[in-house]
This record gives sequence, structure tokens and C-alpha cells, in this order.
Amino acid sequence: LTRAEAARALLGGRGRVPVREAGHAFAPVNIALVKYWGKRDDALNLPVTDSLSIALAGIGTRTTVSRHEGPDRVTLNGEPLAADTAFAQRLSRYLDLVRAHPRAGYQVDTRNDVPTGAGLASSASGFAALTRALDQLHGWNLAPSALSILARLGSGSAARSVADGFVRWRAGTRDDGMDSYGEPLAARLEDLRIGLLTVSADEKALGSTPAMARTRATSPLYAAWPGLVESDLRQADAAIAAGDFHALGRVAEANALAMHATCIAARPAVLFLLPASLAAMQAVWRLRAEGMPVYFTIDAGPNLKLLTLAQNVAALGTAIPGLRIVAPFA
Ligand code: 2P0
Repeated sequence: LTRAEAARALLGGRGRVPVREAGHAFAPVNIALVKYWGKRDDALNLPVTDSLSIALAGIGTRTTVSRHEGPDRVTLNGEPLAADTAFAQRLSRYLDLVRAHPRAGYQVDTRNDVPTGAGLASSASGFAALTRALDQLHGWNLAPSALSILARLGSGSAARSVADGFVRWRAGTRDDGMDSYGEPLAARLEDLRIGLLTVSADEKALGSTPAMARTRATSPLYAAWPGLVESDLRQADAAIAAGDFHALGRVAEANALAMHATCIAARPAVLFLLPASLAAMQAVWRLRAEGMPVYFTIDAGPNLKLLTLAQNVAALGTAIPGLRIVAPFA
């Protein structure tokens, strides 16, 4: 299936004409605790494995979309973007999946709470917010699973940003991907806090899509990755069900390190970590050795996301200045 065919199958007979002036939507950033790394279908962003994330309540992307005749117009954080920027082109290719005819243009105004392209998952919240806004604009009333599938066609991890709390994105087995979508878990961990530690806000040199493809194609360690994810997901599920913060932190940290190890072994190497990332990782290990409940995870960039407990936030903020603390279940 092509992306256009998948979108058509999903939308069925739904109209491509607006039923209101504009659609507005918010979608949260999600942080993977057991990572998505590698696709079984590049066009449809179908993953090799399931993955598990936590949404950051209230932190993400706010998007407004409306229709006009002519080329798409995109603003990012209030600034108009030239049509030839990579960001605007990626949005326009996604809008191609839903537009009524080639001259049916969209105005998309999108605001991110986190730096774009710095490994803080802004493509996930971005495509999830845009998908929800398009659903509203056209009055589609898509089911949660269909919203997740449509968002996935924009960016894989967006499949998880359509729900709050813990979300499991099922890889599915179908070639058309209709069984590959994010589903929220009922369990909550109210005391969980996420500390965002920005080591560098620069755009990353290599995007996730090519980095994943290269890792899957060339890393001699990749063969072990799917089995590892399966066992890490079992451990993470058990930890969440038991409300066991430490067990969840341990498996999330180990899974992130295994993902980065697999990337570093790619040929040529895929290395997202900076010296400051390593220093921060070692600082976390020192604090944990002193008895502080803190773990880290790192995505396709140099920044750390720390996992801790509410009662520890003040002490952690003193030990590691510059943290932005988020209550994911707030
Ligand atoms: C994740 N990441 O599970 C993993 C871990 C980064 C590290 O999903 O090609 O932007 O659009 O499907 O979703 C980032 O990759 O890639 C990502 P595409 P995406 O969160």
C-alpha cells in the first residue's frame, strides 16, 4: 500500500471539504520508555516492534488549520515558513493525503512547547495535533485508532501522541497497517515526574528516519533488538501494573542505552550523544548511587529525559540545575 492508498482506505467516504472555519487541536509530546527503532514498512511507518511511551500532559503542539485556494501556508511558532523549507514540505506531503484536489491549500499554524528537531519528539506531537485539527476541520469524527493510524502516516511516533498517559503502540502484522496504532493503558503512576534536560537545542545532524534505516540495514547489533524490546516490554508492563517506579526506570534506562549502542554500531556510526550527554548520564548514576530515585532515557538526540518521583523533585533540581519538570498525569 502507498501512503495515499492507506489514507483513502482510512477516510472511506468521508468528505474533504471543511465543515467549519478552522480546526484547533493540541497533542502532547510523548517520551518512549521502550523505543521504536526500525520500520517494517518505510512508506507507512510500520514499526518492527511494539513500543511504549508516556505522554507529557500539557506539553506538546497546538495547531490550527483552515482551507484556502492556492499553495499551503505554514507558520511555526508564529513565523511564516518558506514553502521550500524541509518542515513546510513535509507538512505539504502529508496534506496531499487529505486534500480534495491539487489546488486545495491549507493554512497551518503550529506552535511547539519544545525545540523543533532537537530529539524532544516534536514531530510526534506535531503530526498528532495536525491530524486532530484536520479531523475537526472536516468533521470526520475518526475513531481513536484511525486518528492514530493517520497520524502515523506523518511520523511513526505520532501514533502514540493521540492519547494521554502510558501508550502502547502495537506493531501489528497486517501489510496495510490497519492494526498498527497507539492505545492508552489504564494504569497510571501519579507520582511520576519527567525532568527535561536540554544539553543542546541545535537541530540534529541526522534525522530519525534515515538513522533508523541505516541502523536496521547495517548495525550488526540490530538482529538482537526486536527480542530485547519484547522482553523489555514485558518488564515495563509488569512494572506499570505493580506501580513499581524503580523497575520501570531500570528497564527504560537500559532500553535507551541498548538503542544507542545499536545505533553506534551502525556503519557508518549513528551517534546522537554529545560529551555533555555522557556527563549528565554519569551524574544520574552518581545521584542514584547516593540513593536518589532517578533514571534517564534519551531519544534520537543529545538531550536527557529524567524519570523521578514527585517527592524528589526539589532535591533533583538542586543537584541538576536547569531541569524542566513535568507531571505527566497532571
Ligand atoms: C521513539 N524515536 O520511540 C523513538 C526512540 C526516537 C528514539 O520515534 O521516521 O520521528 O517519522 O517514523 O517517529 C523518532 O522517530 O520517525 C522516534 P519517523 P520518528 O520515540
